[in-house]
Amino acid sequence: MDQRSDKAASLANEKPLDDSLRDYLATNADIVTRIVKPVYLDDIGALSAQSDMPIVFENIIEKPGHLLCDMLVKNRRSQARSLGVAPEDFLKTLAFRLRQPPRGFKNVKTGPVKEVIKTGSDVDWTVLPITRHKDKDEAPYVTAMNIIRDPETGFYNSCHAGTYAVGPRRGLISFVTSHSHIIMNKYRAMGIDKMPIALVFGVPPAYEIMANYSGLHMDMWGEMEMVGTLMGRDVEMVPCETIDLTVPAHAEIVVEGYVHLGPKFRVGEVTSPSMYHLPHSEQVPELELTAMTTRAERLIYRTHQTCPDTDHQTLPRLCHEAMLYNRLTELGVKVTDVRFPTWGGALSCILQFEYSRDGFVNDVLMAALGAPWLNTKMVVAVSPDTDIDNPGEVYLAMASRVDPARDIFIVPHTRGSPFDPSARPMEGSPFRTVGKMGIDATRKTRHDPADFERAWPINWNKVHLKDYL
Ligand SMILES: [Mn+2]
Repeated sequence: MDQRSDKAASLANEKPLDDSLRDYLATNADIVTRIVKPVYLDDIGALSAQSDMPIVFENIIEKPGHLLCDMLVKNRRSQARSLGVAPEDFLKTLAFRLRQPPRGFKNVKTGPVKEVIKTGSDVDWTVLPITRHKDKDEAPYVTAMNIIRDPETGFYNSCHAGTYAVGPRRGLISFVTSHSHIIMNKYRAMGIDKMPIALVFGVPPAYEIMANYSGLHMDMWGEMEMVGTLMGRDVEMVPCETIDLTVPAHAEIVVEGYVHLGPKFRVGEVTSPSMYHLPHSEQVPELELTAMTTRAERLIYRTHQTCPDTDHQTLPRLCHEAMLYNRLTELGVKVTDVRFPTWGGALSCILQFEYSRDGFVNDVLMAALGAPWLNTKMVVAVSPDTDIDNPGEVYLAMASRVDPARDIFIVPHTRGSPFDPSARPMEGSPFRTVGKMGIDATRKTRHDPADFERAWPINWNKVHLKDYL
């Protein structure tokens, strides 16, 4: 690893990153698409999913006065803005900062998210522009970041638990992360039947990237305490109105409430990051809303359209990419990128690196195949000359640099993703089993480098067809 660029990455950003989503969108106006024409709520999913870059709808027919924002982190160019670095520096910067100690919070008494405070029967989150994500959604679907607290350690834990908004003060909330389930079980073991929770809408994307962290941390810190570390600035937190939690002071909207830990309710046709309706149904707890605090003017509602290829593939996997970057670097290869491509259905990972001698590639592939998460079923190693933003180039590397008899290995019977329709279901469990595959599509020492010189037309990339239309 380049020690000098690590040092640079560790320094605070020259210009402090914005503390609010609205300032972030203003600062990054050059990559934000603003839609001012009137749009129906049911068309927002289809429209936003056509955008690779951040998009803001300013004129929603059913919800006048409310803005809606999506696609903040779909590619490296937009992801890089979240840390205030160049796209080529994003992953190594995130990887470095995740190895730093938590910066913690700056607790403040109040903030912009307290401009309007509603409690009790005044609470009604159906006034927000909550969208249905697909035709099979039985109710509008909320994808906000949430904050819960471990009742034993006091540390916060965060994730994005998809929630059907089934009434003005009622939701059905689906936690998919193991930490959320461990914490709910701690409340149950203590005889407590409801868990305080805050749902946070409209924060700068670094908050959400960190909220999706998945690794060892619960005995040391909570995800929110690392947001300041990622951003190189203090993050301000304010106390909730009706529950004993603190929340980001500069958020657009905060919903407070309790998850009831008793009875569960059936919800149908979940949208998995593999882009299918998996699982077809699940039993989830009920969310009761006790307060809603917001900005006063032009609220920005943040959604994460869950299908087809959207932030839903990238956001939960950016910290995974950074942790794999660290793990592979530790193995001794020079990593140029790690990517869970949106077109891989969150089941496949591409590792791009240079290595100094034969034998490295299979060790690197095994390291990624043995990752803690269930999204490294098919791992492909490529060299830095393969453009991993282009699925066709990765396919060409697999087709032209792989001798299947010696460059592919398969491990049977490992942990499968509940979202993988090819994996074998397990009786009485949402989990599945499946095999894993490592593919070495790198340049090999046995290859003749001259054989991989690509043929291009004269003046390729210099003359453009659009100039002749
Ligand atoms: Mn966690």
